[in-house]
Amino acid sequence: MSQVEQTFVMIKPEAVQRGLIGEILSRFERKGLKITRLAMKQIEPSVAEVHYRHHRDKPFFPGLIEAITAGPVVLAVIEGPQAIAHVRNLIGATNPLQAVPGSIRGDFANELPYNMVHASDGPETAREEIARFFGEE
Ligand code: FUP
Repeated sequence: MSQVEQTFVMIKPEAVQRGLIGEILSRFERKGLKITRLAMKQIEPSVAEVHYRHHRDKPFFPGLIEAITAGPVVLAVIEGPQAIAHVRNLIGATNPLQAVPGSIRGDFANELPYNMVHASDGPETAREEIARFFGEE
């Protein structure tokens, strides 16, 4: 058996607005992963700026912060064997043009920065993001 992992997922404002919360969460569940924490929240710009600090010098940064704070988001902790890699596979490539049909971004997103969902890209970011958005256990 592989190691059970926890990863962090954010369903972005554009997906919430389009009524895709259930559709997106069901894809994690049908993969055999468990939703262990769930919340709906409006993200503060200061928190968004920390979350995306690796892009702070990019020209698209202001538009990215605006998009992620445009309305409520759904925050989730997803758990299961190799959850981090499975969730990254399920969401698809960052750019909707490269995200294959069948993935969440490939099925529902059209162009950046509106790629519908965020998910942690490794164990360290997963720990950091769960703590940032849900607080320490
Ligand atoms: P990902 O981990 O797949 O969300 O990818 P990144 O951390 O590289 O990107 C974070 C967010 O920045 C993306 F969700 C959308 C936005 N972005 C753009 O708007 N333009 C780009 O060229 C790259 C990323």
